Order: sequence, then C-alpha cells, then structure tokens
Amino acid sequence: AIIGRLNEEQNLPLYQQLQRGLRRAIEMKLLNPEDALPPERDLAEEFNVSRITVRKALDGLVSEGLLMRRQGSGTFVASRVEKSFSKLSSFTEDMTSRGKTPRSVWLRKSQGVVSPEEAMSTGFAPGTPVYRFNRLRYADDTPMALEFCTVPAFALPSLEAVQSSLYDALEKAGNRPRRALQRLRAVLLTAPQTELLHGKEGDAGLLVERRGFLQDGRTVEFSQSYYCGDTYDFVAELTTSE
Ligand code: 16G
Repeated sequence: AIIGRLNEEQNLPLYQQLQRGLRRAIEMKLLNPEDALPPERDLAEEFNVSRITVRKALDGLVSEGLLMRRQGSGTFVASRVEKSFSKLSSFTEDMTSRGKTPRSVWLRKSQGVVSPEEAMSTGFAPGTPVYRFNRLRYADDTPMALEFCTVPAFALPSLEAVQSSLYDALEKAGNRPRRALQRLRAVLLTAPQTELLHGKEGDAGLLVERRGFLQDGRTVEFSQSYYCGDTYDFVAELTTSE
C-alpha cells in the first residue's frame, strides 16, 4: 500500500521501482529505523514480482546503507537514514525547507561534448555528450549562488527537461544522484561574479564542487556553485566511526 503498484510499462526496471518506493517510504517516515521489512517472499507476492527482483532491490539498498540484514531474522531499516538523506539535497529543496522561494535566472543552457581539460575535473570521459546549465540562483529576491552544472546527455530526455529544478528532472528520468562527493574551497570572485551575486568588492567567495553518482557508480552530475560573502552556511554532522 505504501509503495503502490510496480509497472512494467515504466522505463525503470522493476527492482529500481521497488527501491524508489522503499526509499520514499523511509523518507516519509512510513518506515522507521529498526522496522522489520516483510519477508522477501511476501514482498514478491505483494508486488507481483519474482523473489530475484525483490532480492536485487534489497541488496542495493543494503549496500547503500539504508537497510541492514540480520542473520536469521530478516531485513531492517537502518538506523542512520536521517543523516544520509539530509546530505544530498538540491538548491530548490534547501531553500524551500528554509521557507524561501527558490528562483533561477538562466544565463546559459547548452549541449556539447567534454573537452580533455574538463574531463580531468569532471570525471566524464573526453567526448562524452553533455548538457550544461548555468544559472543564477535566488532565494526570494536575494541572489545566493552562481551555478554551473554539467550532466551527461544519457541522464535526461532533452536539454529542455530542466525548467526549474535539475534534481526534479533527473528524478523523473530515474537518474537522480544517490551519493556525491563535495569539495569546498575559498576563492577570489571575479568582478562580474561579484556583481551578479550583489557582493561588494573584496567579499570572500566560496566554491562548492559536487560530483553526483548513480547507484551503479556512473557520474551523473558535476556542478560548481559560487557563493559570495556570508550568505551560505554549510553544516555537517561529524561522528566517529564505530
Ligand atoms: C545544489 C547542488 C548542486 C545541484 C543543485 C540542483 C550544492 C553545493 N550543490 O545547488 O550540485 O546541481 O543543487 O538544484 O548544494 P535544483 O534541483 O534546484 O536545480
């Protein structure tokens, strides 16, 4: 009931549809940390799929750390989901959750192939067809970030698929990143960048680069976000590993 029907017609394989449903159920707290999942054979029956499909779906979520298996007693929702979800959010989601209205001014939207120099930093192979999105991103009326995103063409049906949120468009195509690496660096903003971000000469700049990956490890996004002055706080929770 939580997940709804799996559908052969969708272009997403059944096991991925099941994974998506389980992820949503966990996100929406319909399933909570430490909850036991029904036995695999019950899930297979409920969704009218093979046990192999169910097994494949659960294996993926176990390796992502969303579910855990306990010898002899089944599969459970892992108790660390909140942190892993809180990390990989989009600008639209970040601003909405702060009660602000996200808005973008498009500076450039284009199609091309990865150059050898770009390949070094993005991780895309040289010659890969890509879409490029360059936006100035606002929260209400305040410019927050100048953003350059590069996405491999396989991940989206077209350049026009991205109207407001990139992550929404990727999600619709079944290609939203599931994990990411992020690098933060202090930078000097150029005069045009400072102007776009409504900063003052000499303001500090922050560059955040993100490389997003699909579950199977393919890179699905490389983005560079420039922030000016103290408009943005990055907060991370740190824990010791046990
Ligand atoms: C955030 C991400 C960026 C992503 C964008 C998608 C950081 C540092 N970067 O800006 O990687 O492409 O969100 O936002 O958080 P959208 O779905 O609103 O277009």
